[in-house]
Amino acid sequence: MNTRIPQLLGIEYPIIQGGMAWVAEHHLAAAVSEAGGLGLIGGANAPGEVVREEIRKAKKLTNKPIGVNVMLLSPHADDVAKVIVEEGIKVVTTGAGNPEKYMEMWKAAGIKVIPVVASVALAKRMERYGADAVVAEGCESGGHIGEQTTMTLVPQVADAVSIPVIAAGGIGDGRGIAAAFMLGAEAVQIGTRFVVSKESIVHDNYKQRIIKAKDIDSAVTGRSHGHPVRSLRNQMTREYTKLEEEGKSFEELEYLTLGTLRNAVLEGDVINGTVMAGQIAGMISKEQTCKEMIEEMMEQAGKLLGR
Ligand code: TUI
Repeated sequence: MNTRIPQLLGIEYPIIQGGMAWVAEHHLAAAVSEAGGLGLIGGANAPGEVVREEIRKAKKLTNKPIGVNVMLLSPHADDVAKVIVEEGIKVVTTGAGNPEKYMEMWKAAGIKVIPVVASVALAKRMERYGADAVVAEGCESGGHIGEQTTMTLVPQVADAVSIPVIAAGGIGDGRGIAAAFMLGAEAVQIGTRFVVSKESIVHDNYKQRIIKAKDIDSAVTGRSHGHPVRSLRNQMTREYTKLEEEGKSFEELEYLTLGTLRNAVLEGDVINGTVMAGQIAGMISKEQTCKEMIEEMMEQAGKLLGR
């Protein structure tokens, strides 16, 4: 499992953590990095200065590399992009858009740039613009998603680009990692399983919803206005779907979800809050440390791949 990714990122195992909004803060990022993966601070909708503080706090907890995810729909994306350079971060992933306008600045600062893509077209474009790798994220993922499944997206992206491909969406154990490698990936990005890690600051109600989830318990809202988001079914997704069917505007629907992810993550409101999680939630059954998760997954994947 000695691919190009661990060397590129200066990490031990080919596992990177998803840049999950509100969830991917300094405790989780530091724990994943300490365990030999790449931990990330999720910029989400946070102002640049908040991200700067998170980076500094993570660096106090680990000397290993940590990355930052820039959520490109954020009104603060320009500021976060600069903070990353100023704080000497060496790996950036991006989500929910096209990071072209930042590539020159990041490359000049020696940062490894890894855009998350949901299509072959964007993967090829990112390679042309100097991306060091891409995360090919299938719609099994939690949060903002594309249309392709991981099974179909990863091999098509791997065929289309020469840079390493990191698979994401639906991966939560060593079988998923081995399968991703069979599809041509050289690493995986994992989100939902790390949400229930011991180091994750997510409210216990949120963790318990993931631990108790069944295979069919997630739903996708927001398709009608072009921003599909996967989360666990609850009062919130039912209300959202009803309003979507009534043809409510993007603005009215956004008003409904404003702050609801925060309420679920920090306050434990899993009824009216947004409980973003991937389809693999149904397989995730216990809280463990990030180290236990990573070692268990690597051992299982290694056996399956005969390495
Ligand atoms: O970004 C994510 N996942 C996220 S972001 C997020 S915060 C949010 N909340 C509500 C609404 C919108 C965002 C929660 N989860 N994953 C990476 C990802 N990127 N998935 C899909 C994409 C993507 C989709 C279309 C990337 C690029 C793209 O097209 C860009 C273009 O210009 O072609």
